[in-house]
Amino acid sequence: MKHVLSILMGCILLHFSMNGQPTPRPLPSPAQLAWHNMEYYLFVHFGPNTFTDQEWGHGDEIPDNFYPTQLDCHQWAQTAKDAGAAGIIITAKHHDGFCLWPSRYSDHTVAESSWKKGNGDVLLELSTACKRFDLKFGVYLSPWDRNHPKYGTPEYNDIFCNMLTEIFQNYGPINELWWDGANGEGPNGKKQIYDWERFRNLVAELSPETVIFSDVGPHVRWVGNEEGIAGKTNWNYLNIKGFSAGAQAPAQAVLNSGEEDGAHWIPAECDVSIRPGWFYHQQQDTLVKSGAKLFELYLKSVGRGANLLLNVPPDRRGFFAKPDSISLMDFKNLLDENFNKNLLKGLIVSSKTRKTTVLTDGNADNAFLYKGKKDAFLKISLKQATQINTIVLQECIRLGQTVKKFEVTLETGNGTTVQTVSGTTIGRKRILTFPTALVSSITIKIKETTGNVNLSEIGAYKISDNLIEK
Ligand code: FUL
Repeated sequence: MKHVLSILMGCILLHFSMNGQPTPRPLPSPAQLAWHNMEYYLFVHFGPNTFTDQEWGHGDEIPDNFYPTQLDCHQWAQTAKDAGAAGIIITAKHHDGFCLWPSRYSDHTVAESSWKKGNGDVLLELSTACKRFDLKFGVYLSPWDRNHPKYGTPEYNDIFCNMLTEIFQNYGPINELWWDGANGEGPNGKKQIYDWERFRNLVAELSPETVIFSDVGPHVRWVGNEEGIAGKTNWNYLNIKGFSAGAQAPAQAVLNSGEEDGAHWIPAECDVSIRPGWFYHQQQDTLVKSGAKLFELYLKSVGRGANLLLNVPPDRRGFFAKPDSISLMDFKNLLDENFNKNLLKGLIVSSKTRKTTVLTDGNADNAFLYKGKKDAFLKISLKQATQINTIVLQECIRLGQTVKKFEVTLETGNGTTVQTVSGTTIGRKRILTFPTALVSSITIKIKETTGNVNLSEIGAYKISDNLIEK
């Protein structure tokens, strides 16, 4: 009897604790918040593959293959800046193992090539150029290494740590570190047992502000595809217990949408190339994505609360090729032209009980606590009937992410509904496009949430009709 009673008590306590004290949800760190605000930045795949026309080098390429005739990292940085990108992440070492810096822990590096008589250092040139142009600098360091003689042995973990130390000590600050999950070794190839925990701890020690990307974070996750597309439902939360990068990663669909009940704040980053390949291939000069296509990817990544990592591979001279630069500038112009004017800027947002301009003040850091049933809806009246086809909603993510379902109604002057658009998650930014409508007022209803809703901004735009998401 005593036993039964104590079980009952336990259940009651558990019940109370579950109802009374919801499990605290994870929040983004200051470094992650700064990362979210970068929105879009460039990826640079450059290395022996650029010269051998390959995507995955085998690791037996002779170092002399790497011979950029006019390497100009300033041109990359200038272009990135002009294109509105917030930084550049470079493949310091791709799967072929070739190091773009003179590493003391490999004999497959720029120092073994005749480029600049073995005195070249791409990481030094790029990190310097990024500083000069006030761009964040990031490093991709492939764990998989098809060249290193120690790969497949515990010593390789030491090598990898030594390389990390070299990079952080010589080329920092490093804003983002990219760990690719790809590992193509077949059954007869060497298998490495990576000491991820040791790698993570080392980076935390060397550079606590760096955000680490991998399939499972710990700070930024892969979005589950290489098309640059985040899920329409996109939670910044993910469960990673029992998972790791590569083959042991969560399913791609899970990475694509995150998890409502995820135990960690691990937002998605959408990596995609401006060309079909990650590395430069001359025959792809005619296949560069247009500015309009990049704008569409922006809507499908940043517009779904993720970040966009856009790869622009330099050519054999060591330049961004002309078609790529043209598309980047077109993209930037489209962003500027179409998002330069929030048609709701400064307007009053009214709920059943309150009025505010916090949601239209252009400051995404100000939170407006939406009080559920008490507010019931948010209404914004425009000064005159205005054509719009885009709504932008933002949650104040420093306080978490809770919106599960929302609805936006577009109305005429006499209150008739012209169109209703709905969505699931909002997160840092949710951009919704729809056929152009003449609108006098807009009503927003938050229909389902997982907790307190803190909104930060509401915007409306009229973008070119041909840019509306298909
Ligand atoms: C993949 C790699 O295998 C590709 O070569 C490329 O680096 C891409 C960004 O990640 O996993």
